[in-house]
Amino acid sequence: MNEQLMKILIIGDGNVGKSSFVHRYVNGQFNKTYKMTVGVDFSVKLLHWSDNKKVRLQLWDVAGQERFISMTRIYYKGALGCVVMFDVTSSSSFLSCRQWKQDLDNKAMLSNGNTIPCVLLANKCDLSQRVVSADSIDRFSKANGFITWMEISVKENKNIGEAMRRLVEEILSVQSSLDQLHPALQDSGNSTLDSECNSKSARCC
Ligand SMILES: Nc1nc2c(ncn2[C@@H]2O[C@H](COP(=O)(O)OP(=O)(O)OP(=O)(O)O)[C@@H](O)[C@H]2O)c(=O)[nH]1
Ligand SMILES: [Mg+2]
Repeated sequence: MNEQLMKILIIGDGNVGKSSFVHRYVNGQFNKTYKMTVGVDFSVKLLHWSDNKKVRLQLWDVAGQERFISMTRIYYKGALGCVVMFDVTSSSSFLSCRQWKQDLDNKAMLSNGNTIPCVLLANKCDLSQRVVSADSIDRFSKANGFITWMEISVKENKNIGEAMRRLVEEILSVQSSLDQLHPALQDSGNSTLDSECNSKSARCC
């Protein structure tokens, strides 16, 4: 059985639902109360990807309120994929996605110098006060190098697993092309966070 470790970043403005997304994905639960993340929270989820492959996802849930502080490069180091999230009822959170993506592309890259695979997630689509149109999200996603975008609702558990599956598929495909080009760099994405179980959390500032 082959097991691959993947570090994935979850970024976007404060209050858009990043921690809720991770909590839903890892523990299958949703909380209505908002508890601001300070620094970064870590969670781990083990995927039984195929008969002979497991993927251990290391999810780095980065505090959105820190967007104006120069993000420390240590958060980005070794990341193989990223989720950029906004709230469809907040146009400012959508506008900030450009800055989040640029910051990501400046600080995280693959061993061949390319940008890392990134999905754009439009959260809270259960709410009726939507202010960002599907058309503008689609244009923004294509213009800014996202692999795809999806509407999600963490509250209603809509498209959560699908979004992560799409990202992991892309990461595996990119990694397999890199491995063919540079077999010696196969371990370049490995990180040092050690975890033994399916859903562990930790926190650092
Ligand atoms: N209606 C609705 N509310 C949601 C959804 N996802 C998250 N929320 C709520 O949005 C608020 C913020 O969620 P968080 O997950 O804490 O946001 P965050 O992006 O981690 O915020 P920071 O830690 O400050 O970066 C909470 O009150 C959640 O309950 C959703 O899909 N629909
Ligand atoms: Mg949070």
